[in-house]
Amino acid sequence: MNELDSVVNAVQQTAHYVNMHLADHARTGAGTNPSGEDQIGADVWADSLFFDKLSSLDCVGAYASEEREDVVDCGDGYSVAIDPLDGSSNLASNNSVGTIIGVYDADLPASGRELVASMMVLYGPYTTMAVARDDSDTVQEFLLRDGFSERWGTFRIPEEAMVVGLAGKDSERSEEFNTLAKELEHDLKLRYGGATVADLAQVLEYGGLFGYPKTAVYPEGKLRVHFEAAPLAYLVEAGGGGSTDGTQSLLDVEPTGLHARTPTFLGNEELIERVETALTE
Ligand code: FDP
Repeated sequence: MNELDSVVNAVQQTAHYVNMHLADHARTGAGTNPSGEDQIGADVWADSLFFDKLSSLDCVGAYASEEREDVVDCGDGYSVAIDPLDGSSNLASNNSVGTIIGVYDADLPASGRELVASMMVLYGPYTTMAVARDDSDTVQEFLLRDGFSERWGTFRIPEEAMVVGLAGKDSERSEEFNTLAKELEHDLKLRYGGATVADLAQVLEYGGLFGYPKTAVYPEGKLRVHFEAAPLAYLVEAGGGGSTDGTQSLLDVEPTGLHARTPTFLGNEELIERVETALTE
């Protein structure tokens, strides 16, 4: 087993456990995260599970989480950045949530160009995990069931786009963005649930665009570079899709701090180009 295998393995094992016990933590409150958002018990619980597992690996030198103010030093090795329970506000209504992990070969802050692997777990009607790695040409998907990880397939984004999921209220988005959103929603089926991993999974399966733009409430966008935008861009680009913050690949965004945010668009190349054209005109 090489070093990346050991990270993948640790995430698989922890995700199994999270999947089985999520309900116990779905409706409990907690504090606020470093970005000032309400945490629920499951956010803090999942963070501590992933921390215990990942920080004990020899190849992990730093652990950073959306739920923690600072990077935790664990020795020498990769910096792991994680959103332990992405979309956790969907738990109370029993909708899908996920986990996102980026493995950076650099100290944080770092851009997505320093990523050597990224993983996305989807806790849906069944639990799957997609893995993109520098040492592999394919994005491998696993089915996590009964304590075992079964190869489930590889993915490439379909050429034809069918779905679109864009966050934010019309009243809080820019005029140029609303014009584009209207055009896209005229041609494509709406798919927006409010959990990035679950919404992105629709795009990866059916082709299309997921986006969280700048809004009046989130002038820099809502999603965080290290924990969400860059790892997901790494995965989507490895699967033949594209990403942008409006002007450049999300992998080129230089985060100004550990919890820096960015407008986030992921999906088919052609739609990514349309976003860039619409937002720079
Ligand atoms: P959540 O706050 O439930 O954790 O970044 C977190 C996130 O969910 C994303 O998973 C999701 O796409 C987005 O926020 C949802 O935000 P809105 O409720 O504003 O749509």
